[in-house]
Amino acid sequence: MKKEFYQGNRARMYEQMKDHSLLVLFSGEEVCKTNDEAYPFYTDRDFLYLTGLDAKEFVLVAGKDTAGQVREKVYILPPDPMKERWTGARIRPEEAAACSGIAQVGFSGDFAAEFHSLAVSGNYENLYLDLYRAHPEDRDRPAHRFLKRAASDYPFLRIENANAIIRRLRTIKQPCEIAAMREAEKITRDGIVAMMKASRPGMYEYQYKAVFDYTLGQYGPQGPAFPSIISAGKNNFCIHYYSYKGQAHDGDMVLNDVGAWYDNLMNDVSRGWPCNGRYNEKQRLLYECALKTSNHMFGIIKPGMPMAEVDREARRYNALMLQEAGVLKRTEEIGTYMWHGGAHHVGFDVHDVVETPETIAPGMVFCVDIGIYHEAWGIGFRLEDNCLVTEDGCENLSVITPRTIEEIEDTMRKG
Ligand SMILES: [Mn+2]
Repeated sequence: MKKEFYQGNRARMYEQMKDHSLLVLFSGEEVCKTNDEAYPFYTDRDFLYLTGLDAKEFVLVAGKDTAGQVREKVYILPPDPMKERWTGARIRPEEAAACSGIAQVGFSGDFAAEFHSLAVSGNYENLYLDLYRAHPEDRDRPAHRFLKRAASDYPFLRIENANAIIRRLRTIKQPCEIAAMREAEKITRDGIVAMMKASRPGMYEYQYKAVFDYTLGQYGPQGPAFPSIISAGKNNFCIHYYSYKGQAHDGDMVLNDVGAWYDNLMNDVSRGWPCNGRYNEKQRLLYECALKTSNHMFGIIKPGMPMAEVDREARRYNALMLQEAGVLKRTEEIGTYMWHGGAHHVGFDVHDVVETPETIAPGMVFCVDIGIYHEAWGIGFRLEDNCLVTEDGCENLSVITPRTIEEIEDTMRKG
């Protein structure tokens, strides 16, 4: 992503902030895994979206006096030859400036004193922080700890929610984001196709996963965008399954729910296919219901449609399909076979942190995810594609991954 993308995101962020406001955003910190080992560091996605800087313990500070008058500075970790000998070169000030388009770059040790000067300057009334928590029990992040200090040291600064603005920005994807998502779709397709081709009865879930990881590994060091869900047979009834210990037996379906990323943008694609390469009668019956429902959704999604309608209509239509197929007696009982919706947005996150929109608009990208789980038949799978909303309709970005029975069987036969 070019620096202009991040500059543009910040400009739109500053535009929506009140006059006489400060913004402080943290890239995050490592979290201890055990003893002296940390979990792989993962930069805060809002920080990344606004700066393009993928590194721990960075801080962005911006001061907006009035419209058009914004000063910004990013604080990065200083060079440290001894630490860099162990963990590699740190980003240098000129690199940080070139990547983010932020002209002023300082070192993290100066952040507290310089923030203090801004806070007590008398120019600022509000302090924007990103204090989002997905769950109330989530650990405090640097912004939460900074809030406590700011509240006691600078009680005259009113706290404002930066997250509300950033998630609004993230809701609509820009052309360069969509281009990156298309690249991610190709990588994901290659990973799924490789699993389909390698598939045979007796194969273990971890072997499918190894094929997927190997394929993605050819595109760079980043690997899958999120923990892959790859399961077989009855394990497909666990919606978020991560154990990979099971084995695909002849007649079982394999379910994958996976995604690659490219230039910070992700995708999220699910397919369900028979491990032996041929759908049996019941698998075919259920798969056709999901496919018809998905195709119906891609035929009707367009700007102006209420967002809530996506899951509602998918449920209604899938119930009709299952009823027509003789699987479901009463459409009200669709919950027996359809366990989840799936219209979540994708972007910088796989469950993208966006402002849940009332109405669908061009530039949104969200999943159309049709899952069918028939426990009595031992068949569970989902068909999940990424839907880009266009000016007058929508486009299935994941259509390049085999999705009809014919395409899947054909792909597996050529393996
Ligand atoms: Mn998914």
